[in-house]
Amino acid sequence: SGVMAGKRGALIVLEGVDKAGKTTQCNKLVQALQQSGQSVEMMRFPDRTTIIGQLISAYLEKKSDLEDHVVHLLFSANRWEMVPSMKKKLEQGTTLVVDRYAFSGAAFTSAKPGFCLDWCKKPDVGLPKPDLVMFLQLSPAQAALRGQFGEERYEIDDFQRTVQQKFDQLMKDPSVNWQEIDASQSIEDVHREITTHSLNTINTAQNLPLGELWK
Ligand code: NYM
Repeated sequence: SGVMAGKRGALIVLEGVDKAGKTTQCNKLVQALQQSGQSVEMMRFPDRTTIIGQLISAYLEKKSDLEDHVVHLLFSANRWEMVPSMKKKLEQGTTLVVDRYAFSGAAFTSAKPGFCLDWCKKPDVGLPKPDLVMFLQLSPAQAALRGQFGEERYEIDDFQRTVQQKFDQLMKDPSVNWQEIDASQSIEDVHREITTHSLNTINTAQNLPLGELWK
C-alpha cells in the first residue's frame, strides 16, 4: 500500500520429508533467482538463532525434553516471531524462499499419537500464506538409498512414513497452491522445475495481495 508501492515479493516454500533435498534446492533457487536479477532471501524453519529457536534446537538434538504440545506451540511461535520482518521484506519487493513452514509443523506433530491434524494447524492459522508450496516427493525406499537418517529426533523410518501420510492429507487442501515435485530426479532437473515454478509465481504474485494461511 502507499503511493509509491511497488510490486511485492513472493512467498515461496519448499516442503518434503527429511532427505528430499529441500535445503540443497532452496540454496540453488536463491542463487538462480539472484542471478536473474530478483531481490531474494532465504529463510528456514525452525530458525534456530532466536531464543525460541534455541529451545527447539535443544529439543531436536535431544539435549532437552519438552511436552509435545509445548514444542508444537514453540515451532509455531518461531514462525510468528518472524512475521513482521517477513511482511516488511515482501512489501519491499523481496521474494522469500523458505525451507519448511507450517506444513512441516502440522505434519510432524500430527504424526505423534493423540494429535489430530486439525488441532495442529490451529496455531498457524493466519500466517502469511505462501504463494507457492513445492512438495519434494520422495518415497521412503528412495530416501533410504540416500543413506542413514541422522541422530535428531523424528529421524526414524516409521515416523517419517506417518509424516508423509499427513503431508498427503495437507496437500488435498485446494486453498493452498501446491506443486508436487519428483525429488528422485537429478539435482539439476529438480532445480530447473523449481526455478520455472518460482519465476511464474513471482510474476503472478506481484499483483495479488498476500493471503492468510488456512483462514
Ligand atoms: N519440524 C520442523 C517440526 O517438527 N515442526 C516444525 O514446525 C518444523 C518447521 O524439525 N525433522 C521438524 C522437522 C525436522 C526438524 O528441521 C528440523 P531441519 O529442516 O532438519 O532443520
